[in-house]
Amino acid sequence: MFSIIGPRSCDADFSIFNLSFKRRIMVAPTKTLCPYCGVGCGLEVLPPALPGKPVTRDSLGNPMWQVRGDRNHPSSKGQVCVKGATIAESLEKDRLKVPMIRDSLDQPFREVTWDEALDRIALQIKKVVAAQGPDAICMYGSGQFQTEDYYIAQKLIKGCLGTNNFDANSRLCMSSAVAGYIQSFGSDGPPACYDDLEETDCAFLIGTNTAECHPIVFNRLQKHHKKNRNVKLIVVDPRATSTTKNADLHLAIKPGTDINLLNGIAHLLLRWNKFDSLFIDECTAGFATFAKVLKDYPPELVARDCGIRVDDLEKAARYWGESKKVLSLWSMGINQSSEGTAKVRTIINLHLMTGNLGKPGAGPFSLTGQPNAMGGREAGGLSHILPGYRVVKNPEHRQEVEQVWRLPEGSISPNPGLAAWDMIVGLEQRKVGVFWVAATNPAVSMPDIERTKSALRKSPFTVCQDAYYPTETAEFAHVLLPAAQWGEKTGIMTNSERVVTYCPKFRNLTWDARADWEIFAEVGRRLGYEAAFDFESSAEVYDEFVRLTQNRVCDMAGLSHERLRNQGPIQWPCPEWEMNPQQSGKRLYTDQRFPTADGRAKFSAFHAKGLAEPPDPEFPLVLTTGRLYGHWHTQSRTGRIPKIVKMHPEPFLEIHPRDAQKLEIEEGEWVELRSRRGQAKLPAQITKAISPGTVFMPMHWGALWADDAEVNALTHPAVCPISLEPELKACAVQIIPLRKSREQSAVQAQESGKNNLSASAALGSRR
Ligand SMILES: Nc1nc2c(c(=O)[nH]1)N[C@H]1C(S)=C(S)[C@@H](COP(=O)(O)OP(=O)(O)OC[C@H]3O[C@@H](n4cnc5c(=O)[nH]c(N)nc54)[C@H](O)[C@@H]3O)O[C@H]1N2
Ligand SMILES: Nc1nc2c(c(=O)[nH]1)N[C@H]1C(S)=C(S)[C@@H](COP(=O)(O)OP(=O)(O)OC[C@H]3O[C@@H](n4cnc5c(=O)[nH]c(N)nc54)[C@H](O)[C@@H]3O)O[C@H]1N2
Ligand code: SF4
Ligand SMILES: [Mo]
Repeated sequence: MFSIIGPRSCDADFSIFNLSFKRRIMVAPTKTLCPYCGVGCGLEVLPPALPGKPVTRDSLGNPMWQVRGDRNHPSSKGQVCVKGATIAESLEKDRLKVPMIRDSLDQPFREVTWDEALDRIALQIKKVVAAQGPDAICMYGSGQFQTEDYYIAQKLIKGCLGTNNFDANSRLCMSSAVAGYIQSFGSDGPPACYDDLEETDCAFLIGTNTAECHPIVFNRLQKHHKKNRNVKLIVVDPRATSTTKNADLHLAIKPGTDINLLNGIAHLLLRWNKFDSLFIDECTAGFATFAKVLKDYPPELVARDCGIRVDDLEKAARYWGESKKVLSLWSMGINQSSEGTAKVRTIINLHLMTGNLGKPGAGPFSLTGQPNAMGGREAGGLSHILPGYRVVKNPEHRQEVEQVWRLPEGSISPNPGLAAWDMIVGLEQRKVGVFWVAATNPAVSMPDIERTKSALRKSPFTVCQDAYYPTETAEFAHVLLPAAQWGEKTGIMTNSERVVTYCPKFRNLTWDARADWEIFAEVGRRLGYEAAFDFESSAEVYDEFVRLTQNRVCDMAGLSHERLRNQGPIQWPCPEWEMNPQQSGKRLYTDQRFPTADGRAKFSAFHAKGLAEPPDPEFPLVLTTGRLYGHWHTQSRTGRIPKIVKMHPEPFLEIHPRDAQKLEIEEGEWVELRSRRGQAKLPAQITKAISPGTVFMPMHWGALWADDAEVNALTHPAVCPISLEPELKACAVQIIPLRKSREQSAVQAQESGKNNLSASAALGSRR
């Protein structure tokens, strides 16, 4: 297991500092939230302790801030993982410090003032709207926005400009979970909370490497599992990971066979009479149709399709049937699929069938990936939704938002805007006149990266608003805007369990970087919408936003910056009158009524369709992709932290010994991986952790960080027809051994001047 840094070891890090705490400290630690994953751990940030000098306001601005877990944060109780613990090391490195412009991608950037950059963007928007209409404007944002950033972007794009072309990287992430919740329950919103990790008697983890990607959630679950021998832990993943290590049952299914498995479990529960008929009768609809589908999933067939043993399948069903409180956790192994929504709904079916919902220790719990992807959902940050868990297609919802925004009726378009991949297609077809990217790095993270890059090359005007430079996407930008990041702006973030945390600015910069919401608001004012963006602070923005959540499932009308600053993190729902939300709001649907027309939750009936691109004789292996414990996505921060680079120095391909033997590949040997769209070269890691027929590659190495190891050079853009989330977890590949030892290649890499820690130089030479 990884070393999780708990309160004790954090204290050790700060022991010298704490010794003289009383005498010398003049600045109290700032409480905030970790800006990496959706676990949302509370952090305390301290100004640097300079040797022999007291800590004063003067030391604010020193790069080496100290970070430790906040013991009072309800979600993490003082724990942090390596990413949170090292975050301060990345704050000053390779920052984008001035706005830059160029007319075409073959020109060098020139530094400009903020005024010039913002005027240029406003002018371009006006021109494009006049010539092509508002639907030629696209903004592509991120779950790493604060809620205020998200909210102002919606007001500008969907309200003032009248196009719903705002989408976020969450489309690649949890949009299948959103769609599944909406269709099954009538609303988005994960019904469970982290306390359920310590209350459950059966944790069902499917398509999630929780130990590496949501470490503190896993830590809480693992402690409970270790302490209580009757508690079961089931993990469904084609790979053995740190998450599967102590599981009571690891089902290493073939990629893409989750629906077979879930329907197979339901088939057995039905056969064994292990379902909650009272719950089904009183609280749900659609069971009969679901039961009919289940006939086609007898255990022998399911076990064969999934590539597992019948007795293991039966064991999983038995655990489900015999447990009183089943908690499912899932993330990208489920969501990133061409049948992602169907998978989510099929998980929810099991909960509805067994009444495992709205009570302690039970529920279908989607783990959000990014620190504020949940806030994005609340603020309407996808192209088909509006603030307050509303949907674009609903005329009443549009009207309610227009009223708060003081816009004439009909200002918000009734048509959902372009989803992430459709924006790329729009660029390809030259239908997009302004592509504005903020807090995401699509030149690495989108599927089919060569196609994505050639679409980006066709863009007449791309704005890239990021905290760091270079990034892979900056190479395709006409305008670069330096964004203030975590600790440099004040705003709000919501974690996976609906806990809302105030994240204040705690450090001053020596350059002029701006909060994302301020940039959007300033462009809005330059477009003539002065009144709409007349905000003096992010607290005012938040006040307007929470009004739009009133009486909705995600009611946060009782929250404000002031209350969150004074009282600490608060879980929603938190209506205006709610004095003690921590007591009342832990779980949703405790009354077993759902926000659907008839108050009932809906069963769905989906047959398994399998992978969008199944293996075939030419491309016989399935490539799956994912994350490593230390790195964060495209490495903009973690690639600049030596400790983490040391932990995961290079990309690799996991391959089963049987496949390696067939291809005559040796450990560490470099291989070329090919799909129908592109190729990558990387060393093989031979391991039984991966099932035969499947290979795994981490997603973290974009063009800046390694030569030819881009995972998305291989992936395809087929999406789930309901959530429009791409199937980033599976594509068909072939492997060609390169007959080149790892050592030889390392020498070569050095000669080509590539160095993990000097990405700047790499991009510089490319321009
Ligand atoms: N260390 C670290 N933590 C992170 C992040 C990070 O970059 N680094 N990113 C954050 C974000 S935004 C996200 S979305 C989350 C993602 O968190 P996770 O979803 O846990 O991470 P992944 O590694 O993408 O994928 C999870 C697992 O899905 C499995 N899988 C692949 N195909 C299938 C399948 O067909 N069925 C099933 N059942 N499983 C399959 C993979 O083998 C993998 O182990 O992590 C968050 N936390
Ligand atoms: N093959 C494959 N592809 C995948 C995935 C996968 O599992 N497999 N996972 C998908 C998922 S789930 C996700 S979430 C995406 C993630 O992919 P991306 O969103 O592209 O990855 P990040 O590296 O997190 O990019 C965030 C950028 O925002 C910048 N940034 C940080 N804070 C701020 C801020 O406050 N303001 C601004 N303006 N910029 C800021 C950072 O410097 C960084 O460049 O990748 C997706 N792509
Ligand atoms: S578990 Fe997630 S939120 Fe917590 S410290 Fe690690 S990266 Fe940050
Ligand atoms: Mo994500």
